[in-house]
Amino acid sequence: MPNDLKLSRRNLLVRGGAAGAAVLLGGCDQLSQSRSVRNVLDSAEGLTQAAQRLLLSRRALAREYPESALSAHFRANGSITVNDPTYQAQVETGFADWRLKIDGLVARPTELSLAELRRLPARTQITRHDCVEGWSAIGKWTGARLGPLLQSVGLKPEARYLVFHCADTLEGDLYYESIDLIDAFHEQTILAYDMNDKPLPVPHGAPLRLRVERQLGYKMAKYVMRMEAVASLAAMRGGRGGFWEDRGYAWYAGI
Ligand SMILES: Nc1nc2c(c(=O)[nH]1)N[C@H]1C(S)=C(S)[C@@H](COP(=O)(O)O)O[C@H]1N2
Ligand SMILES: [Mo]
Repeated sequence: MPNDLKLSRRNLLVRGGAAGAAVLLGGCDQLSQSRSVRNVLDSAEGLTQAAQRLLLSRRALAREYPESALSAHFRANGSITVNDPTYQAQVETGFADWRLKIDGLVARPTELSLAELRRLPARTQITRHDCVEGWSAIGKWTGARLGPLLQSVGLKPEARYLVFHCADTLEGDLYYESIDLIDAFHEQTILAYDMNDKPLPVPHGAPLRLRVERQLGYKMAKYVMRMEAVASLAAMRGGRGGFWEDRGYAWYAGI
């Protein structure tokens, strides 16, 4: 067994949590490419059958659809614009000066322009968006894969969650959301800059929104300005990990 796998396994057992497993599974390209996830999990004696099943199911892909299934109209929901002069000015210039800030528990805090984001490893997917309010729509999303991006900025070992800070305000509070590392390293988790082959329109979260396809719509933060890696969500805002979570919605909104 290679040394780094041993280390990761130790890390996994010590931390005992699913986030450790995500680092193991998502953080080692060679492994995930050369062997099936099941083999890797079978070799981790410290994981119970139940934990293995949970991890395997959380790594499963959301259903993807053909172009013919695209919704003629994709509803925009929640904030459909941002009432902030800085944002309005950025819209005017096509987000030329806009930067995504990446900070918190990362080895190399960084700021990325849209052009830089567009050069990162990308993925395109046609998926169904399900809103908790009872509507769905099928859209095509293209964006930077979060896993490789996180590998390039380097997560510190204490990092367990990613928080997405948005530009818009609802009920007087800035929108925010968070996901764990299993979802962060999921193959379909992207920071989307294109919708239906065009730059993301303002009502859908320009210039950048999260797509985390195994969860409900409210997890898919629009108008993302900053991504912060944290060890815990307890001290942040209402302490429940998101704008709607602080108002009683489930933090894990799996579908
Ligand atoms: N920043 C921000 N992100 C957000 C929201 C919001 O109001 N503000 N609404 C959420 C909800 S409830 C849904 S269903 C989707 C709607 O995405 P859409 O406008 O592209 O349909 O965005 C989610 N992300
Ligand atoms: Mo929603």
